[in-house]
Amino acid sequence: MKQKKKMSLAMQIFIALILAIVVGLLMQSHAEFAESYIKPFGTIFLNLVKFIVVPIVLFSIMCGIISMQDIKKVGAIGLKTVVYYMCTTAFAITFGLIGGNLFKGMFPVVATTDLTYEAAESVSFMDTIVNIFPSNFIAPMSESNMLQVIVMSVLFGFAIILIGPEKNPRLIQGCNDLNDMFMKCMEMILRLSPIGVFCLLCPVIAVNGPMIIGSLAMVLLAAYVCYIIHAVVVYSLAVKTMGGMSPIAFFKGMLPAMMFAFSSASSVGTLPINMECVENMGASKEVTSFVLPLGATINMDGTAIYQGVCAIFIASCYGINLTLPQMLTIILTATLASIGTAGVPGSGMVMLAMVLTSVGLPVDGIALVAGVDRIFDMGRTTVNITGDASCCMVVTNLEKKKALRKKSA
Ligand code: DAS
Repeated sequence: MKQKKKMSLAMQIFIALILAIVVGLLMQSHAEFAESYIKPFGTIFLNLVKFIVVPIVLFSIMCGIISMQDIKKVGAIGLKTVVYYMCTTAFAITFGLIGGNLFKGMFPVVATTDLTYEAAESVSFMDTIVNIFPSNFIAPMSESNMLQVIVMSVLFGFAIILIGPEKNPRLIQGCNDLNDMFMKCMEMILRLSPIGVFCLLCPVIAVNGPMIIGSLAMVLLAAYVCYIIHAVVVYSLAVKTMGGMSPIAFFKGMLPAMMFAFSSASSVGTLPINMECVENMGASKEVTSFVLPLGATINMDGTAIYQGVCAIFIASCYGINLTLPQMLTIILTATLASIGTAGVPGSGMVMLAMVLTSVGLPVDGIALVAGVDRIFDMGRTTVNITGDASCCMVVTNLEKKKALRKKSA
């Protein structure tokens, strides 16, 4: 009997999106029904996303750091790679915040009753720095204090590395196994996305009307404009000045991998074709086999841009203007969060919950953008893998130059 082809999750999410818009518009005269009987199921989906954030951040950053312990083995390659990744991600999140603020005037503020929110009292930047460091082992996790959870995961990660290779295999295995378990949990939760998308977006449209669709189109436009400018400007400059190759040749060579990333929304899934593309452009196998897998784990420039743009959008929907200390906190959180964002569909939305929490923004604001997260994800994943590939070309060229200098010396 012909095996009935299972509809892909992406298709299910798109159908849920269209249904949410149609049903939401039809239910405008029964908005209370949508709020009372549909929205709770969306809240359950968001609660599950919030539930999984802490263990995902804790174990994926720990594993991300442990996976960098090979830096000692690959030496200069590892150092160049991590510095390149952290710098481009910090630039990406800054760019996302700038882009979000430039588009903010065009984000029609969604004045709905349930978007009222008590702004947390503002704290000085120094207080923010002090508050990053936990004074309690359990509180950061029970209170979802994400910056403190990140500090815990960084400390645990380096502690495992310092224990030494002979003793830490069991610890590393345990950490990876727990990380795999929580990743599986996240994947199970994200499989509920079609239901979550429908139950989150439908009430928002029923209450706010077609205006919110305009807002979503605008925030998607803002994100894609920032994706494109970041990729074209940053990666062209990088491959031109440090990679010794023409940007046109780079993007031409990257086309197959970029198209696969756009359709799959998965950096990990794109890894094989990304490796093939960069090796066809002359990247060395030694560099590729370290830089790309690490990048698929800890380098998420597109996700950082998405988080910056959405943080500004969600804040503006609640009528909140983010202060400079709050934006600096977002830059710190999103850069570190990129270490913990998994290269699978939807993981950036899970991390957005963490970024919003770090500056006291209501995580429920994710409901405003969850409906179109897949569209965000396709673009941000394409930027993520392109950033990984640009790093490959840069590190390959710098290693070649170093070898030539050694030979001529
Ligand atoms: N889809 C993720 C990736 O594969 C990125 C994200 O969800 O932010 O890179």
